Amino acid sequence: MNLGTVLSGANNSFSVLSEDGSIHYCALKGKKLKGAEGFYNPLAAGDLVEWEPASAGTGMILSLRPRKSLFWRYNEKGKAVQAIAANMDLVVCVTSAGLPPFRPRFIDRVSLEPASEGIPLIIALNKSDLGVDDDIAERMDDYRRIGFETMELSAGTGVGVEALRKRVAGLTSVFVGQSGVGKSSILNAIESGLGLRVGEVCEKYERGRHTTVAAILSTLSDGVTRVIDTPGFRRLAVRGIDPATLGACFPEIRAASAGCALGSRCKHLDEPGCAVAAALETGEVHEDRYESYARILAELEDTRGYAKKAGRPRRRHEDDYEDA
Ligand SMILES: Nc1nc2c(ncn2[C@@H]2O[C@H](COP(=O)(O)OP(=O)(O)OP(=O)(O)O)[C@@H](O)[C@H]2O)c(=O)[nH]1
Ligand SMILES: [Mg+2]
Ligand SMILES: [Zn+2]
Repeated sequence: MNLGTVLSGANNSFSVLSEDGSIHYCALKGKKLKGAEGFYNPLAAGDLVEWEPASAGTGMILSLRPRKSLFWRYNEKGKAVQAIAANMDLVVCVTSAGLPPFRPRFIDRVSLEPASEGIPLIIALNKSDLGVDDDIAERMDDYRRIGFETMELSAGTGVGVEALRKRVAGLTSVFVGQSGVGKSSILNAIESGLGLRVGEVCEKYERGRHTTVAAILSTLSDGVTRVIDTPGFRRLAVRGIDPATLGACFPEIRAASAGCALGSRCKHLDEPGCAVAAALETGEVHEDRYESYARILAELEDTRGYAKKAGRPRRRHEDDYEDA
């Protein structure tokens, strides 16, 4: 029996890197993959699988090894959890200083998954060559103040690239973020040989063109560092968090909530003696972060049935949750 790492794949064709360094194109053996039940898609980049060789260069995937960590998205069309990247040590949330515009609400949503998986998150501000305005600088300062690791980068000029290369060395990192922020460009800057496809941003709508279409794991030339490039997405639905524990996923809200008169029953909306409301006044909780919290809370409460009736959340209209 062979062990291998899924590099990329879709439908029923996956490229699998085996322990001897060879790559095989593999299909699933049987209709359902053991270990991947209940997901929209059976395998993510970074998954560890057991496989057996078939004819030259091909193979069959037998089962999925338990995932150490997972970055997933709720697939709104398929109404199920879509696995994007697995077994990573670090999540890099890429944002941009312009084109497309800086989107802190999006960062807030991304930050929830690494927090619940116990994995570090880096907030990387790319395209700093376009100029970092005061509003963006203020928000990045606030992320640092509340304990996030941040980096300022430019894949274009190379600023910050060496620092990022050092930070990801020896680890498996997944790069996520909206389309067009420069995820693939950053990875190409870290190592030119990766040759990942890069696409223009549509100037009129200030949106990326979804150039990367599937997550792909690459190994850097040191032989141990692994990076996973992922397709950009416009919005990230939040599911699978108990609304009562959402506040704990925002470090500064968690800190402030220790003083709420209602204790753990306080939702920090308009309850009497809410210490989060007081912290909003002093700036200890940033009003934009609070706004993210309130919107995500509404979304979780509205789709509460999701956890019980797997894959069938009750929804209002999608645009009610637009966070971009
Ligand atoms: N000015 C500037 N442009 C950049 C920088 N990094 C990337 N770009 C440009 O931004 C555009 C989008 O870059 P991509 O690397 O394709 O973005 P992506 O995040 O991988 O996008 P998707 O694959 O669609 O999710 C390209 O035209 C890049 O040349 C940067 O640091 N500065
Ligand atoms: Mg890309
Ligand atoms: Zn409260």
